[in-house]
Amino acid sequence: MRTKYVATVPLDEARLAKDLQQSASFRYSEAYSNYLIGGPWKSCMLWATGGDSGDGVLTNYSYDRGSTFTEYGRQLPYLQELITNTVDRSPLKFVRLARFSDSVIVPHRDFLELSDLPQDARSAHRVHLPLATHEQCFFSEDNIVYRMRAGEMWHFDASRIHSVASLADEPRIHLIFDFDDRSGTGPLVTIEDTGAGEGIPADRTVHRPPLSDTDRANLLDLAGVLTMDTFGEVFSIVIKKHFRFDGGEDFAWRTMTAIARACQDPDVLPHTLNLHRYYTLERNTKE
Ligand code: YCP
Ligand code: CO
Repeated sequence: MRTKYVATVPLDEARLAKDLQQSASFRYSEAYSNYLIGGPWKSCMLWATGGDSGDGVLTNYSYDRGSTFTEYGRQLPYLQELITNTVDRSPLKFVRLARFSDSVIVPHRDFLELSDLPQDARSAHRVHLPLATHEQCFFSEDNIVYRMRAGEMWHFDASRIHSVASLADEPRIHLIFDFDDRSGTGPLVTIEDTGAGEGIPADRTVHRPPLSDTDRANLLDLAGVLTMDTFGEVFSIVIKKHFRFDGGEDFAWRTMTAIARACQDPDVLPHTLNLHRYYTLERNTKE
């Protein structure tokens, strides 16, 4: 399902604050933090197969059991209510409370590592519900940069290349719902769909000026400082540029590969090509 704004849930800020305060004491998983450059990606399972809060790695759950609230989900009455009232729980596999700040997420696709699981059991559809966010928090899908506002439910096409940036030291907290692909079910989001048409609405997209030739040349000059030691810093500069300026399709990976090709450290280019493969093409969990 393509990325689409679906509807807005009026958030009860007082009850939300209470749950978020309660969730501050939970043990968060830092699984998938390798997708980030900056702070970690912290997630906590509120609803999962067998009610098992587990370690946050989607391939480590037993997919033959039904899903229910976890010990963490049960401690958050308002979020429980939001989950119960907004989505169809029968195909719902996982709900994570996910937070990060001051970080960028490398452009990637999700679910690639789930291909060994039976098709009707694995997560196939995702819905995002931002609970706390800010103006400097951006998503991108292909070459579209956009914002999700707090309280908005979005169908999120995690099979397309997406990237995220939270360019401020404020928390960005989302509920992330994963559904299986059982056919014949109704809509995943059960509240009325008020999204006008398909896709990302124009008033949520961020208009970026085109990247200038000077900026492009300056980025390529990073080849002079790019080594395996500075890989993360350089890639994060490239990704941040993508959120501020329009450098064209596949800008981040294309630019990082060009800088890697021009740099002096012979290990950087093969490393870049391997990461590109891992994040966007195929992922073998046994690696
Ligand atoms: C996301 N995908 O796109 C998640 C974050 C890595 C996997 C962590 O929000
Ligand atoms: Co993702």
